[in-house]
Amino acid sequence: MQPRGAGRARARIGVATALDGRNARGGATVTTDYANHYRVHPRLRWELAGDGRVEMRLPFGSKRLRAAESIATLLKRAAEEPPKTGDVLAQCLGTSVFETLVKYLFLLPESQADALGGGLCIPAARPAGCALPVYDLDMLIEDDLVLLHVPIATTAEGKVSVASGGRWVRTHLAQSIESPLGASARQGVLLDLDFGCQLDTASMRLFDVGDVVHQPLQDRASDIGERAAYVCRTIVTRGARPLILGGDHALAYYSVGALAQRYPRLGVLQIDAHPDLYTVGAVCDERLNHANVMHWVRRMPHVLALWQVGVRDFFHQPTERVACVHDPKVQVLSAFEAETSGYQRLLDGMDPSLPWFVTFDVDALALADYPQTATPVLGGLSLYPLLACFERLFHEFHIVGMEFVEIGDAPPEAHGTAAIAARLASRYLFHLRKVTPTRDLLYSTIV
Ligand SMILES: [Mn+2]
Repeated sequence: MQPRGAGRARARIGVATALDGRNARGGATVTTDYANHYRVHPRLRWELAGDGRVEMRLPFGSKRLRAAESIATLLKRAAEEPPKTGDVLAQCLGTSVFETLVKYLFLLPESQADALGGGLCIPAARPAGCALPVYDLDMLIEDDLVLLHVPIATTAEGKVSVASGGRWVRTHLAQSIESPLGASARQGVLLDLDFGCQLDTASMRLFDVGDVVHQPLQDRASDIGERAAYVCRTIVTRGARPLILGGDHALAYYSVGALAQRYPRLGVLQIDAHPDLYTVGAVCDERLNHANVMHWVRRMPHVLALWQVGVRDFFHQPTERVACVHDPKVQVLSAFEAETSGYQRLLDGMDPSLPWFVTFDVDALALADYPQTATPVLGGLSLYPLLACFERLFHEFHIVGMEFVEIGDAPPEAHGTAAIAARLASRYLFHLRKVTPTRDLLYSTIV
């Protein structure tokens, strides 16, 4: 045992500069809670690096940290002892070392150790915008848009899987954003002909943190959800805006939940063919799934309003062992009303003083059918009125993030649900940045 007092103080001073590694800035993690208990990652490995130092790494990811042997000794000892609070660990390791070890998941919060121990994200082979390693989220600034794909599925696959259809939204976005000259092209603008404006690609600030880790044989849906929530919480703490691609709609439980700390008063705008408030009076009601997720969301204390837009389902509702209640938080604009009377009642009814998160189930769309989504419903929202509604949402409301869910895994049609999700996301990107009108100008070869 290390003696109390002077010895420990010396260790703290020593370690302040004992840990290096690229991007190891210390104090960078925003989700460190000193009251939490932490455990050493069970698969943390050490190698001697010379100069009395060791190199530490995890089996996934590329992060390697070098530290004084004294740090490794402390960690090895901690690994054999019961988890300790952040306060205690910070005291013996030093605050900056402790925070860096938490940031790179070398130390895991005890309550999420199973989920986070599997890693967080895998970089996308073809990112939309600029690839951003998940451990570098601390470089984000206000209003950056951050894409994250979350392959979560809470129900056994039916006719169509929607576990990872969100990656097609990324594909559509990447295709629109990439220069036809390839990655070497330096200058360019994004032109939006529908709205007669352009955005300088140098000021775009769209980042892609990749795909949330999914280990098919080990993971429960909640593991994937908790990883997504952890990343999402880190993004919003920086004031950046998450653009989350599902996965099924159970994702909303984790994404909306992750906003609680940053947005203690939040509105949720759900675009969906289904209310996702299914209750049958049986035990299955007690388990979160994509068809009942909005019961969990409406009960979250930080969610003050839930607007459901595009609902149109027609089904048998059992009434035994269930209550029929009114929730003043929940308001509805059906697909029929949106298509025949427009979106004005929604825009008048949404509280402009609240920050709003958009959770968009693509089965709301008129063209959503197999295999573009798993539970299509006759009718639905058509593109241009919806696009016009989103123009007003982006302009008149504080939209703090968006997600698109229930997109079919199969290769999409050119103008399917993923294309529409990408189009709406592109408008979010334009609204977050300074755009200029193109007027009557066009680009022509220099002669
Ligand atoms: Mn839904």
